Amino acid sequence: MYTNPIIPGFNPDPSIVRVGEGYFLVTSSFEYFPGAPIYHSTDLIQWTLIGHALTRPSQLQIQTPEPGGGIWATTLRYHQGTFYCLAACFQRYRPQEDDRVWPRGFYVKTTNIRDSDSWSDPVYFDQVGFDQDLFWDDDGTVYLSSTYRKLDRTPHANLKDFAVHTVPVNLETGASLAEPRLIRESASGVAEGSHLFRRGEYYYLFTAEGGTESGHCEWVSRSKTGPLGPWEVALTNPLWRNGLSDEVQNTGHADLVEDTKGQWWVVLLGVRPVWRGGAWEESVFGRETFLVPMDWENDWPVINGGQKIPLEYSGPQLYQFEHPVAWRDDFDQPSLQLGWYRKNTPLVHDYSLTEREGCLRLYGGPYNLSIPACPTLFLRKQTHRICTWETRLSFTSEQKHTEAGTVVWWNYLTYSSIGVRRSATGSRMVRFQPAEGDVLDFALKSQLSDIVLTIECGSSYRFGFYEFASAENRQTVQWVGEVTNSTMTRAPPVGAAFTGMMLGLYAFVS
Ligand code: 6LW
Repeated sequence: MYTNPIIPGFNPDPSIVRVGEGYFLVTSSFEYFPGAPIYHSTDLIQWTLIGHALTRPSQLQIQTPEPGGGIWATTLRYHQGTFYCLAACFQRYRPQEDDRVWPRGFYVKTTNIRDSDSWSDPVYFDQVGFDQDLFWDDDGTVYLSSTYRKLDRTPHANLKDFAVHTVPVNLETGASLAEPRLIRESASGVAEGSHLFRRGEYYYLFTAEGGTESGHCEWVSRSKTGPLGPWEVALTNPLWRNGLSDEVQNTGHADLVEDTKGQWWVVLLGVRPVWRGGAWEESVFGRETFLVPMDWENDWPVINGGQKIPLEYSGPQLYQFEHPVAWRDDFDQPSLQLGWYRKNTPLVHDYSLTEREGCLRLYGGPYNLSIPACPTLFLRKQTHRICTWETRLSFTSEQKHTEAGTVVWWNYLTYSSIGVRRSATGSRMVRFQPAEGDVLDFALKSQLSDIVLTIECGSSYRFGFYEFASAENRQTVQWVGEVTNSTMTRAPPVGAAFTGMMLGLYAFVS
Protein backbone atom coordinates (compact mmCIF):
# COMPACT_ATOMS: atom_id res chain seq x y z
CA MET A 1 0.00 0.00 0.00
CA TYR A 2 1.16 3.55 -0.64
CA THR A 3 -0.27 7.06 -0.54
CA ASN A 4 -0.74 9.52 -3.38
CA PRO A 5 0.35 12.11 -4.28
CA ILE A 6 3.95 10.92 -4.20
CA ILE A 7 5.19 14.52 -4.51
CA PRO A 8 2.74 16.76 -2.62
CA GLY A 9 2.45 20.46 -3.37
CA PHE A 10 2.44 22.14 -6.76
CA ASN A 11 4.21 19.60 -9.02
CA PRO A 12 2.36 19.14 -12.31
CA ASP A 13 3.25 17.44 -15.61
CA PRO A 14 5.68 14.91 -14.10
CA SER A 15 8.20 13.29 -16.41
CA ILE A 16 10.37 10.40 -15.26
CA VAL A 17 13.40 8.29 -16.23
CA ARG A 18 15.24 5.49 -14.51
CA VAL A 19 19.01 5.27 -14.72
CA GLY A 20 20.35 2.15 -13.04
CA GLU A 21 18.74 1.94 -9.61
CA GLY A 22 17.74 5.60 -9.48
CA TYR A 23 14.67 7.44 -10.69
CA PHE A 24 14.75 11.08 -11.72
CA LEU A 25 11.64 13.17 -12.17
CA VAL A 26 11.01 16.74 -13.32
CA THR A 27 7.89 18.89 -12.94
CA SER A 28 6.70 22.19 -14.43
CA SER A 29 7.71 25.41 -12.71
CA PHE A 30 5.84 28.20 -14.60
CA GLU A 31 6.75 31.73 -13.48
CA TYR A 32 9.16 30.57 -10.76
CA PHE A 33 12.94 30.63 -10.73
CA PRO A 34 14.94 28.40 -10.62
CA GLY A 35 12.93 26.33 -13.07
CA ALA A 36 12.46 22.62 -13.73
CA PRO A 37 12.89 21.02 -10.26
CA ILE A 38 14.65 17.65 -10.40
CA TYR A 39 13.63 15.00 -7.86
CA HIS A 40 15.41 11.73 -7.14
CA SER A 41 14.15 8.48 -5.65
CA THR A 42 15.37 4.93 -5.32
CA ASP A 43 11.93 3.44 -4.58
CA LEU A 44 9.35 5.71 -6.29
CA ILE A 45 7.88 6.64 -2.90
CA GLN A 46 10.37 8.94 -1.20
CA TRP A 47 11.47 11.77 -3.45
CA THR A 48 14.20 14.29 -2.73
CA LEU A 49 14.60 17.60 -4.51
CA ILE A 50 18.20 17.43 -5.78
CA GLY A 51 18.36 20.58 -7.90
CA HIS A 52 16.99 22.36 -10.94
CA ALA A 53 17.75 22.21 -14.64
CA LEU A 54 17.22 25.96 -15.19
CA THR A 55 19.22 28.02 -12.71
CA ARG A 56 20.87 30.79 -14.76
CA PRO A 57 19.47 33.86 -16.52
CA SER A 58 21.11 32.56 -19.72
CA GLN A 59 18.80 29.53 -19.49
CA LEU A 60 15.65 31.14 -18.21
CA GLN A 61 14.37 34.67 -18.74
CA ILE A 62 10.95 35.20 -17.21
CA GLN A 63 10.19 38.90 -16.87
CA THR A 64 6.50 39.82 -16.66
CA PRO A 65 4.34 36.86 -17.66
CA GLU A 66 0.74 36.41 -16.67
CA PRO A 67 0.01 33.88 -13.90
CA GLY A 68 0.67 30.47 -15.42
CA GLY A 69 3.18 31.78 -17.96
CA GLY A 70 6.82 30.70 -17.87
CA ILE A 71 7.99 27.09 -18.02
CA TRP A 72 5.39 24.53 -19.12
CA ALA A 73 5.50 20.74 -19.11
CA THR A 74 9.14 19.80 -18.85
CA THR A 75 10.13 16.37 -20.19
CA LEU A 76 13.12 14.47 -18.84
CA ARG A 77 14.91 11.97 -21.07
CA TYR A 78 18.16 10.00 -20.83
CA HIS A 79 20.11 8.92 -23.88
CA GLN A 80 23.60 7.41 -23.99
CA GLY A 81 24.83 8.93 -20.74
CA THR A 82 23.21 12.35 -21.17
CA PHE A 83 20.09 13.76 -19.52
CA TYR A 84 17.91 16.06 -21.59
CA CYS A 85 15.36 18.41 -20.07
CA LEU A 86 12.89 19.81 -22.57
CA ALA A 87 10.67 22.79 -21.96
CA ALA A 88 8.94 25.82 -23.40
CA CYS A 89 8.70 29.22 -21.76
CA PHE A 90 5.52 31.22 -22.34
CA GLN A 91 6.25 34.95 -22.28
CA ARG A 92 2.65 35.75 -23.14
CA TYR A 93 -0.29 33.62 -22.11
CA ARG A 94 -3.73 35.25 -22.26
CA PRO A 95 -6.17 32.45 -22.99
CA GLN A 96 -9.14 34.67 -22.08
CA GLU A 97 -8.49 36.62 -25.29
CA ASP A 98 -7.19 33.61 -27.20
CA ASP A 99 -3.88 35.43 -27.23
CA ARG A 100 -0.72 33.39 -26.75
CA VAL A 101 2.71 33.67 -28.27
CA TRP A 102 3.75 30.11 -29.01
CA PRO A 103 7.21 29.68 -27.55
CA ARG A 104 10.07 27.99 -29.37
CA GLY A 105 10.76 24.93 -27.27
CA PHE A 106 14.28 24.11 -26.14
CA TYR A 107 16.37 21.57 -24.31
CA VAL A 108 19.22 21.78 -21.83
CA LYS A 109 21.46 18.77 -21.17
CA THR A 110 23.93 17.39 -18.64
CA THR A 111 25.89 14.25 -17.90
CA ASN A 112 25.79 15.03 -14.17
CA ILE A 113 22.18 15.51 -13.12
CA ARG A 114 23.15 15.98 -9.46
CA ASP A 115 25.03 19.18 -10.28
CA SER A 116 22.52 21.89 -11.19
CA ASP A 117 25.29 24.12 -12.55
CA SER A 118 26.24 21.50 -15.10
CA TRP A 119 23.14 21.87 -17.28
CA SER A 120 23.97 23.44 -20.63
CA ASP A 121 22.56 26.63 -22.05
CA PRO A 122 19.40 26.07 -24.10
CA VAL A 123 19.31 24.80 -27.66
CA TYR A 124 16.15 26.22 -29.22
CA PHE A 125 14.06 24.29 -31.71
CA ASP A 126 12.62 25.60 -34.94
CA GLN A 127 9.27 24.15 -34.01
CA VAL A 128 7.09 26.17 -31.66
CA GLY A 129 4.61 24.84 -29.13
CA PHE A 130 4.42 23.44 -25.61
CA ASP A 131 4.76 20.01 -23.97
CA GLN A 132 7.94 19.15 -25.88
CA ASP A 133 8.97 15.49 -26.10
CA LEU A 134 12.08 13.88 -27.63
CA PHE A 135 12.23 10.37 -29.02
CA TRP A 136 15.34 8.62 -30.32
CA ASP A 137 14.48 6.00 -32.93
CA ASP A 138 16.68 2.95 -33.43
CA ASP A 139 18.04 4.34 -36.71
CA GLY A 140 19.40 7.38 -34.83
CA THR A 141 16.72 9.81 -35.98
CA VAL A 142 15.56 12.12 -33.18
CA TYR A 143 11.94 13.24 -33.22
CA LEU A 144 10.64 16.33 -31.49
CA SER A 145 6.94 16.53 -30.68
CA SER A 146 5.11 19.57 -29.37
CA THR A 147 1.57 20.86 -29.18
CA TYR A 148 0.32 23.92 -30.99
CA ARG A 149 -2.84 24.98 -32.75
CA LYS A 150 -3.34 23.05 -35.94
CA LEU A 151 -3.03 25.20 -38.99
CA ASP A 152 -6.25 23.96 -40.59
CA ARG A 153 -8.83 24.79 -37.95
CA THR A 154 -11.87 22.59 -37.39
CA PRO A 155 -14.65 24.47 -39.17
CA HIS A 156 -17.83 25.54 -37.35
CA ALA A 157 -16.60 24.34 -33.96
CA ASN A 158 -15.53 26.26 -30.93
CA LEU A 159 -12.49 24.10 -30.24
CA LYS A 160 -9.00 25.02 -29.13
CA ASP A 161 -7.61 22.84 -31.94
CA PHE A 162 -4.42 22.06 -29.99
CA ALA A 163 -2.73 19.10 -31.68
CA VAL A 164 0.53 17.17 -31.44
CA HIS A 165 3.03 17.89 -34.23
CA THR A 166 6.20 15.88 -34.77
CA VAL A 167 9.34 16.57 -36.72
CA PRO A 168 12.80 14.99 -37.06
CA VAL A 169 15.42 17.38 -35.67
CA ASN A 170 19.13 18.00 -35.71
CA LEU A 171 19.79 17.71 -31.99
CA GLU A 172 22.96 19.80 -32.11
CA THR A 173 21.25 22.85 -33.57
CA GLY A 174 17.57 22.25 -32.83
CA ALA A 175 16.79 22.74 -36.51
CA SER A 176 13.89 20.85 -38.06
CA LEU A 177 14.93 18.38 -40.75
CA ALA A 178 11.54 18.20 -42.43
CA GLU A 179 8.16 19.80 -42.24
CA PRO A 180 6.19 19.03 -39.09
CA ARG A 181 3.48 16.40 -39.24
CA LEU A 182 0.29 16.51 -37.22
CA ILE A 183 0.30 13.08 -35.54
CA ARG A 184 -2.58 13.38 -33.09
CA GLU A 185 -5.61 15.58 -32.67
CA SER A 186 -8.55 15.01 -30.39
CA ALA A 187 -12.31 15.34 -30.71
CA SER A 188 -12.06 17.32 -27.44
CA GLY A 189 -9.97 19.91 -29.27
CA VAL A 190 -6.94 19.32 -27.06
CA ALA A 191 -4.21 16.71 -27.58
CA GLU A 192 -1.08 17.59 -25.62
CA GLY A 193 1.47 16.25 -23.13
CA SER A 194 2.66 13.73 -25.71
CA HIS A 195 5.33 11.10 -25.06
CA LEU A 196 6.62 8.73 -27.73
CA PHE A 197 8.12 5.32 -26.90
CA ARG A 198 9.13 2.15 -28.67
CA ARG A 199 8.53 -1.29 -27.21
CA GLY A 200 8.83 -4.52 -29.17
CA GLU A 201 7.15 -4.21 -32.54
CA TYR A 202 5.29 -1.01 -31.76
CA TYR A 203 5.73 2.70 -31.40
CA TYR A 204 3.45 4.15 -28.72
CA LEU A 205 2.08 7.63 -28.51
CA PHE A 206 0.65 8.76 -25.16
CA THR A 207 -1.37 11.97 -25.13
CA ALA A 208 -3.18 14.02 -22.51
CA GLU A 209 -6.55 15.03 -23.88
CA GLY A 210 -9.55 17.13 -22.93
CA GLY A 211 -7.57 19.95 -21.28
CA THR A 212 -5.97 19.96 -17.86
CA GLU A 213 -9.24 20.59 -15.95
CA SER A 214 -12.19 18.27 -15.37
CA GLY A 215 -12.06 16.80 -18.90
CA HIS A 216 -8.44 15.72 -18.48
CA CYS A 217 -7.67 12.12 -19.49
CA GLU A 218 -4.98 10.02 -21.09
CA TRP A 219 -5.05 8.27 -24.46
CA VAL A 220 -2.71 5.87 -26.21
CA SER A 221 -2.16 5.00 -29.86
CA ARG A 222 0.32 2.60 -31.44
CA SER A 223 1.99 2.14 -34.79
CA LYS A 224 4.06 -0.59 -36.39
CA THR A 225 5.27 1.82 -39.07
CA GLY A 226 7.06 4.60 -37.20
CA PRO A 227 6.78 7.64 -34.95
CA LEU A 228 4.80 9.55 -37.54
CA GLY A 229 2.08 6.88 -37.68
CA PRO A 230 -0.32 5.78 -39.08
CA TRP A 231 -1.73 5.19 -35.62
CA GLU A 232 -4.08 2.61 -34.26
CA VAL A 233 -6.07 4.11 -31.39
CA ALA A 234 -6.69 1.79 -28.40
CA LEU A 235 -10.30 0.77 -27.89
CA THR A 236 -9.75 1.16 -24.16
CA ASN A 237 -9.27 4.94 -24.43
CA PRO A 238 -9.34 6.94 -22.30
CA LEU A 239 -7.04 4.70 -20.25
CA TRP A 240 -8.96 5.58 -17.09
CA ARG A 241 -11.31 8.37 -16.13
CA ASN A 242 -11.57 10.28 -12.85
CA GLY A 243 -14.65 12.46 -12.70
CA LEU A 244 -16.21 15.26 -10.71
CA SER A 245 -17.34 12.98 -7.89
CA ASP A 246 -13.92 11.48 -7.22
CA GLU A 247 -11.44 12.27 -4.44
CA VAL A 248 -8.75 12.77 -7.09
CA GLN A 249 -9.72 14.78 -10.16
CA ASN A 250 -8.37 16.24 -13.42
CA THR A 251 -5.99 13.29 -13.83
CA GLY A 252 -3.80 12.91 -16.90
CA HIS A 253 -0.48 13.91 -18.48
CA ALA A 254 1.24 10.57 -17.93
CA ASP A 255 4.83 9.40 -18.35
CA LEU A 256 6.12 5.82 -17.94
CA VAL A 257 8.99 4.02 -16.36
CA GLU A 258 9.98 0.38 -15.96
CA ASP A 259 11.50 -0.58 -12.60
CA THR A 260 14.47 -2.90 -12.18
CA LYS A 261 12.13 -5.88 -11.67
CA GLY A 262 10.22 -5.33 -14.89
CA GLN A 263 7.15 -3.69 -13.31
CA TRP A 264 5.93 -0.60 -15.17
CA TRP A 265 4.76 2.58 -13.42
CA VAL A 266 3.05 5.73 -14.53
CA VAL A 267 3.42 9.22 -13.09
CA LEU A 268 0.67 11.73 -13.81
CA LEU A 269 -0.87 14.89 -12.48
CA GLY A 270 -4.03 15.11 -10.38
CA VAL A 271 -5.72 17.44 -7.93
CA ARG A 272 -7.23 16.86 -4.49
CA PRO A 273 -10.18 19.21 -4.12
CA VAL A 274 -11.95 19.47 -0.76
CA TRP A 275 -15.68 18.85 -0.35
CA ARG A 276 -16.93 21.80 1.68
CA GLY A 277 -20.39 23.28 2.06
CA GLY A 278 -21.87 21.01 -0.57
CA ALA A 279 -19.34 21.80 -3.29
CA TRP A 280 -15.78 21.08 -4.30
CA GLU A 281 -13.30 23.66 -3.17
CA GLU A 282 -10.22 24.09 -5.34
CA SER A 283 -7.13 22.36 -3.96
CA VAL A 284 -4.61 24.81 -2.53
CA PHE A 285 -1.85 22.54 -3.86
CA GLY A 286 -2.87 22.88 -7.48
CA ARG A 287 -1.77 19.93 -9.59
CA GLU A 288 0.42 17.34 -7.88
CA THR A 289 2.38 14.23 -8.91
CA PHE A 290 0.65 10.83 -8.58
CA LEU A 291 1.89 7.29 -9.20
CA VAL A 292 0.05 4.16 -10.39
CA PRO A 293 1.16 0.77 -11.72
CA MET A 294 0.88 -0.19 -15.36
CA ASP A 295 0.73 -3.53 -17.19
CA TRP A 296 0.90 -4.59 -20.80
CA GLU A 297 -1.94 -6.67 -22.28
CA ASN A 298 -1.81 -7.71 -25.93
CA ASP A 299 0.80 -5.03 -26.49
CA TRP A 300 -1.47 -2.34 -25.11
CA PRO A 301 -0.76 -0.48 -21.85
CA VAL A 302 -3.28 -0.90 -19.04
CA ILE A 303 -2.84 1.84 -16.47
CA ASN A 304 -3.99 1.10 -12.92
CA GLY A 305 -6.16 -1.72 -14.30
CA GLY A 306 -8.20 0.96 -16.10
CA GLN A 307 -9.50 2.06 -12.70
CA LYS A 308 -9.76 5.55 -11.22
CA ILE A 309 -6.61 7.05 -9.67
CA PRO A 310 -6.96 6.74 -5.86
CA LEU A 311 -5.40 8.54 -2.92
CA GLU A 312 -4.46 5.19 -1.42
CA TYR A 313 -3.19 2.50 -3.68
CA SER A 314 -3.48 -0.95 -2.16
CA GLY A 315 -1.21 -3.36 -3.94
CA PRO A 316 1.53 -5.67 -2.84
CA GLN A 317 4.40 -3.43 -3.88
CA LEU A 318 5.73 -0.26 -2.28
CA TYR A 319 4.95 1.12 1.16
CA GLN A 320 3.27 3.94 3.00
CA PHE A 321 5.25 7.07 3.71
CA GLU A 322 4.17 10.08 5.75
CA HIS A 323 5.74 13.26 4.37
CA PRO A 324 7.16 15.21 7.33
CA VAL A 325 5.30 18.45 7.96
CA ALA A 326 7.98 20.07 10.14
CA TRP A 327 10.54 22.14 8.34
CA ARG A 328 12.74 25.00 9.45
CA ASP A 329 15.34 27.26 7.90
CA ASP A 330 17.83 28.94 10.22
CA PHE A 331 19.64 30.53 7.28
CA ASP A 332 22.93 29.31 8.68
CA GLN A 333 24.38 27.96 5.44
CA PRO A 334 26.31 30.05 2.89
CA SER A 335 23.72 29.34 0.19
CA LEU A 336 19.95 29.07 0.21
CA GLN A 337 18.40 25.68 0.92
CA LEU A 338 16.87 24.01 -2.12
CA GLY A 339 13.17 24.69 -2.45
CA TRP A 340 13.16 28.48 -2.27
CA TYR A 341 11.80 30.13 -5.39
CA ARG A 342 11.74 33.60 -6.86
CA LYS A 343 8.85 34.85 -8.92
CA ASN A 344 10.41 35.52 -12.32
CA THR A 345 14.12 35.75 -13.08
CA PRO A 346 15.83 38.07 -10.58
CA LEU A 347 17.74 40.92 -12.17
CA VAL A 348 19.91 41.66 -9.15
CA HIS A 349 21.30 39.79 -6.15
CA ASP A 350 19.02 41.23 -3.49
CA TYR A 351 19.81 39.14 -0.41
CA SER A 352 22.63 38.01 1.85
CA LEU A 353 23.03 34.96 4.08
CA THR A 354 26.33 36.09 5.56
CA GLU A 355 25.89 39.74 6.45
CA ARG A 356 23.95 38.91 9.58
CA GLU A 357 24.59 35.47 10.97
CA GLY A 358 21.58 33.13 11.02
CA CYS A 359 19.45 35.53 9.00
CA LEU A 360 18.24 35.96 5.48
CA ARG A 361 18.84 39.66 4.87
CA LEU A 362 16.63 41.06 2.13
CA TYR A 363 17.51 44.22 0.22
CA GLY A 364 13.94 45.12 -0.69
CA GLY A 365 13.61 46.02 -4.34
CA PRO A 366 11.35 48.62 -5.97
CA TYR A 367 8.48 46.23 -6.82
CA ASN A 368 5.65 45.53 -4.42
CA LEU A 369 3.93 42.14 -4.62
CA SER A 370 1.22 43.27 -7.05
CA ILE A 371 3.65 44.14 -9.83
CA PRO A 372 4.14 41.40 -12.42
CA ALA A 373 7.93 41.72 -12.18
CA CYS A 374 10.46 40.12 -9.82
CA PRO A 375 9.97 41.51 -6.31
CA THR A 376 12.32 40.70 -3.42
CA LEU A 377 10.21 37.67 -2.62
CA PHE A 378 11.31 34.18 -1.57
CA LEU A 379 8.69 31.42 -1.80
CA ARG A 380 8.26 27.78 -0.84
CA LYS A 381 5.56 25.37 -1.94
CA GLN A 382 2.84 24.57 0.58
CA THR A 383 2.94 20.77 0.93
CA HIS A 384 0.57 20.10 3.85
CA ARG A 385 -3.01 21.18 4.25
CA ILE A 386 -2.68 21.83 7.97
CA CYS A 387 0.50 23.57 9.00
CA THR A 388 1.76 26.77 10.57
CA TRP A 389 4.20 29.09 8.86
CA GLU A 390 6.06 31.23 11.34
CA THR A 391 8.66 33.89 10.58
CA ARG A 392 10.72 36.00 12.92
CA LEU A 393 11.34 39.39 11.39
CA SER A 394 13.79 42.07 12.40
CA PHE A 395 12.81 45.28 10.66
CA THR A 396 12.42 49.02 11.17
CA SER A 397 12.07 51.66 8.51
CA GLU A 398 12.03 55.41 8.16
CA GLN A 399 9.62 55.29 5.22
CA LYS A 400 5.93 54.54 5.41
CA HIS A 401 5.78 52.68 2.07
CA THR A 402 8.64 50.32 2.83
CA GLU A 403 7.50 46.95 4.11
CA ALA A 404 8.87 43.52 5.03
CA GLY A 405 6.83 40.49 5.97
CA THR A 406 5.41 37.12 5.05
CA VAL A 407 2.84 36.08 2.48
CA VAL A 408 0.49 33.37 1.25
CA TRP A 409 0.99 33.51 -2.47
CA TRP A 410 -1.18 32.25 -5.35
CA ASN A 411 0.03 34.77 -7.90
CA TYR A 412 0.57 38.53 -8.18
CA LEU A 413 -3.19 39.07 -8.48
CA THR A 414 -4.08 36.97 -5.42
CA TYR A 415 -1.99 36.97 -2.27
CA SER A 416 -2.46 37.81 1.40
CA SER A 417 0.40 39.39 3.30
CA ILE A 418 1.25 40.44 6.82
CA GLY A 419 4.18 42.78 7.20
CA VAL A 420 5.77 45.53 9.20
CA ARG A 421 5.95 49.17 8.09
CA ARG A 422 5.85 52.68 9.53
CA SER A 423 2.56 54.47 10.09
CA ALA A 424 1.80 58.03 9.01
CA THR A 425 2.51 59.19 12.56
CA GLY A 426 5.94 57.60 12.53
CA SER A 427 5.45 54.60 14.79
CA ARG A 428 5.82 50.99 13.72
CA MET A 429 2.79 48.93 12.77
CA VAL A 430 1.74 45.60 11.31
CA ARG A 431 -0.21 45.72 8.06
CA PHE A 432 -2.48 42.86 7.04
CA GLN A 433 -3.38 42.93 3.38
CA PRO A 434 -5.89 40.18 2.60
CA ALA A 435 -6.51 38.96 -0.95
CA GLU A 436 -10.03 40.33 -0.61
CA GLY A 437 -11.36 43.09 1.65
CA ASP A 438 -9.82 45.98 3.51
CA VAL A 439 -6.23 46.48 4.53
CA LEU A 440 -5.92 46.48 8.34
CA ASP A 441 -3.22 48.18 10.40
CA PHE A 442 -2.21 47.31 14.00
CA ALA A 443 0.03 49.49 16.15
CA LEU A 444 3.16 47.90 17.63
CA LYS A 445 4.28 48.69 21.17
CA SER A 446 7.98 48.45 20.53
CA GLN A 447 9.82 50.38 17.85
CA LEU A 448 12.70 47.90 17.82
CA SER A 449 11.71 44.38 18.85
CA ASP A 450 11.63 41.49 16.42
CA ILE A 451 8.15 40.58 15.28
CA VAL A 452 6.95 37.00 14.88
CA LEU A 453 4.51 36.67 11.99
CA THR A 454 2.27 33.61 11.87
CA ILE A 455 0.13 32.09 9.16
CA GLU A 456 -2.04 29.12 10.07
CA CYS A 457 -2.94 27.03 7.03
CA GLY A 458 -5.97 24.75 7.15
CA SER A 459 -9.57 25.20 6.12
CA SER A 460 -8.63 28.88 5.71
CA TYR A 461 -5.51 31.00 6.17
CA ARG A 462 -5.34 32.81 9.51
CA PHE A 463 -2.86 35.61 10.12
CA GLY A 464 -1.36 36.86 13.37
CA PHE A 465 1.71 38.30 15.05
CA TYR A 466 3.38 38.99 18.37
CA GLU A 467 6.26 41.13 19.51
CA PHE A 468 9.25 38.98 20.34
CA ALA A 469 10.54 39.44 23.89
CA SER A 470 12.68 36.36 24.48
CA ALA A 471 12.61 32.70 23.49
CA GLU A 472 11.51 31.75 27.04
CA ASN A 473 8.82 34.37 27.20
CA ARG A 474 6.66 33.49 24.20
CA GLN A 475 3.81 35.94 23.73
CA THR A 476 0.33 35.00 22.63
CA VAL A 477 -0.47 35.55 19.01
CA GLN A 478 -2.69 38.51 18.15
CA TRP A 479 -4.85 37.26 15.28
CA VAL A 480 -5.62 39.92 12.70
CA GLY A 481 -7.71 38.18 10.08
CA GLU A 482 -8.52 35.20 7.94
CA VAL A 483 -8.83 34.51 4.22
CA THR A 484 -10.76 31.53 2.89
CA ASN A 485 -9.08 28.95 0.72
CA SER A 486 -11.57 29.62 -2.05
CA THR A 487 -10.61 33.31 -2.10
CA MET A 488 -6.94 32.36 -2.11
CA THR A 489 -7.38 29.97 -5.06
CA ARG A 490 -9.57 32.15 -7.27
CA ALA A 491 -8.97 32.05 -11.00
CA PRO A 492 -6.97 34.98 -12.35
CA PRO A 493 -8.70 37.25 -14.91
CA VAL A 494 -5.66 36.84 -17.14
CA GLY A 495 -3.43 33.76 -17.46
CA ALA A 496 -4.28 30.58 -15.54
CA ALA A 497 -3.86 29.09 -12.08
CA PHE A 498 -1.56 26.26 -13.20
CA THR A 499 0.49 26.50 -9.99
CA GLY A 500 -0.15 25.90 -6.26
CA MET A 501 -0.02 27.83 -3.03
CA MET A 502 3.35 29.17 -1.88
CA LEU A 503 4.41 30.68 1.45
CA GLY A 504 7.04 33.35 1.44
CA LEU A 505 9.12 36.21 2.74
CA TYR A 506 9.35 39.63 1.13
CA ALA A 507 10.61 43.18 1.39
CA PHE A 508 9.97 46.16 -0.84
CA VAL A 509 10.71 49.86 -1.00
CA SER A 510 7.94 51.54 -2.92
C1 6LW B 1 0.64 21.76 -19.76
C2 6LW B 1 -0.41 21.24 -20.63
C3 6LW B 1 -1.61 21.67 -19.94
O1 6LW B 1 1.77 22.15 -20.43
O2 6LW B 1 -1.32 22.47 -18.89
O3 6LW B 1 -3.84 22.14 -20.16
C4 6LW B 1 -0.08 22.93 -19.19
N1 6LW B 1 -2.77 21.46 -20.36
O4 6LW B 1 -0.30 19.88 -20.83
C5 6LW B 1 0.58 23.51 -18.02
O5 6LW B 1 0.91 22.52 -17.08
